[in-house]
Amino acid sequence: MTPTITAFESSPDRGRGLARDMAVRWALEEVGQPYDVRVVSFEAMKQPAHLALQPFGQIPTYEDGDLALFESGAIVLHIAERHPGLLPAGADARARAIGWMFAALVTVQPPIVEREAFILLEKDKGWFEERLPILDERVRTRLGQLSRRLGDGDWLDGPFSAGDLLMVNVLRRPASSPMREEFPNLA
Ligand code: GTB
Repeated sequence: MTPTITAFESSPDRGRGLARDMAVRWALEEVGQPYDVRVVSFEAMKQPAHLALQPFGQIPTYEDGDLALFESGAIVLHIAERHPGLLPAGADARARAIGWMFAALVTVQPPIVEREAFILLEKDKGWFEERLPILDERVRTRLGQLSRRLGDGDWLDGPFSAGDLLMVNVLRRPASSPMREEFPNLA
């Protein structure tokens, strides 16, 4: 059966692939699994039909037969577990790769998203100029730690894995770009 994922009908990034369906698309492309894309409007995302798939009214979702999934990380993990190419064969290396998936989503991504939301929503506030360097520094700290761990390696822990896929997706967010350029191995 061909899985179906959801994506923005009209993406605010005008097709730059910055929304979280990109990680799911990449995982499916990487393993050679054909898929369909159902685009949804912002209005439709908040309607019962979509909320039954994604309780927070967001994209992406993933449907395959009786299985419906939300959360891009969970979807990528599901794809990685069902197809070769995104997780190592050995149990320990596989566990470490999954650890990197979590690191991307819950350790590296939050300060980047916080900076992004701050710039988007609070640019005209009196505290903007004072607070921005604090948020810059939080992103810089995380990227510095990540850069030191990556070192001269191409990928985070041996061969390319779903951990790298999610980390690259997080690093592609424009809110990390000024700091990312300070770390050539990440850039
Ligand atoms: N934790 C969830 C996951 O990983 O699946 C988060 C999903 C999520 O944030 N979805 C966003 C969404 O549906 C799209 S990706 N938002 C609509 C809403 O909440 O009403 C975030 C995103 C949106 C737009 C851009 N952009 O235009 O550059 C980038 C990223």
